[in-house]
Amino acid sequence: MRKIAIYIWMSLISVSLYSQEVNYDENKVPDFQLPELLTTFHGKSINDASAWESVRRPEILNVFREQMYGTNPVHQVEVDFKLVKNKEKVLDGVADLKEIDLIFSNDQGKHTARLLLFLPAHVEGPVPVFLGMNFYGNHTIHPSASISLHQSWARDNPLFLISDQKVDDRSRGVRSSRWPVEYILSHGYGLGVIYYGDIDPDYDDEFQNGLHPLFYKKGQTKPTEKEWGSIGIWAWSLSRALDYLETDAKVDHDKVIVFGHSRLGKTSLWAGAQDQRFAGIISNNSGCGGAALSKRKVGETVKIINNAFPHWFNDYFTRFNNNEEELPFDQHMLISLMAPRPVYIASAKDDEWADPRGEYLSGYYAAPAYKLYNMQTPSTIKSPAINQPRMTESVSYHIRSGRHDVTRYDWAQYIRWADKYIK
Ligand code: GTR
Repeated sequence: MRKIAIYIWMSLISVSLYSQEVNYDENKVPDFQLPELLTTFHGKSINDASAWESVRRPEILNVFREQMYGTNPVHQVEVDFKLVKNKEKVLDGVADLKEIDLIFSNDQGKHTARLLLFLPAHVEGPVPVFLGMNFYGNHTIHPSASISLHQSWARDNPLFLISDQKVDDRSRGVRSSRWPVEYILSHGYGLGVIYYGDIDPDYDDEFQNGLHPLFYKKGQTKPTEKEWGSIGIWAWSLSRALDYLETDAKVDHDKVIVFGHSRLGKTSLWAGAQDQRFAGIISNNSGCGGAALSKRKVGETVKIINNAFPHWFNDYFTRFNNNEEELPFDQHMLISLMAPRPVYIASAKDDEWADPRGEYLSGYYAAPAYKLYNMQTPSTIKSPAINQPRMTESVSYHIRSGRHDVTRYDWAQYIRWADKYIK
């Protein structure tokens, strides 16, 4: 009880600390200018998809790499896949379950992360798959005892009975409300998940644990100013999971949709931007550093996020603390990197910290890239009403009632959208 009280108290303190400098008032949004999507950094206009793909898209991707999420180091690692569990007809017969170890190795050492894959038992396949990361462990997405527990660091959470940074059986299924596994499978989709702490524990230790050290050159002890932080390496590992999915005959690997919530929504966007093999991209409540426009400075800002989570982005990104005007990019450009693939951005009404309006606008302002492919784009700058999803073949969006979370309502829209534009 005491632990829970302290936990709630600490969360309140952090909210009030941030709230001192936080704007939620639309009238106080500064005048800002978004960089033109279809004009290069050297002032050249981009008029067709081929110039977009050969000139503008690469330079946008590069600026996000160098100035925000970080560059992926050149030092190579080998990735091997090992099927460690393969069970048919689990979850009362509706699912086939696989666990696949992704084994990363090179002369610096070895590191393992586990992919959990559920496939619908009633479908012959190959099936489209949603792929995403989770916050506490694969075993938290469903109470099934067939899912292995991880040995990695986990954030203490008395509500989930996680203490001493270790998980045990008691946290099985504690996050099942965010992962309606049977519901997803019943619609003919598979679901793949990785625990993000298996890749890089989510706290600032200057990248001594997790996967980063494998990428260090001789004598290097942490990433350079421009190299990746945690979001960078989480996103990279989603691509490695996709490498595995490409080898699995039961998976329709041209139809893998990358999904993520909050910090892991920032991650799914960054994974989708870099890896065009992802057929669709979902950002659930990703907020600052995800779908929300930084220059609006509503809710969480660049300075707040860099101070609270110095390990998420590269060090270069701190130059824009309290200095969003100088950003040569904004998040509409991240969304534009998804084109011509469908992207779904979702907000929640009470999640003002993530700036729902800014999340809508980044999708809206990404439209010129999709228009180069003659695609239908959102027709109005007005955000849709609460619980009235607006879907198009390019950018789709909803704002749900309720708080920062992933709900059955969100999944119902993602499945409707995927049925329409991906399946
Ligand atoms: C918050 C953070 C957000 C969001 C969220 C989450 O503390 O300020 O950017 O990522 O965490 O991941 O739940």
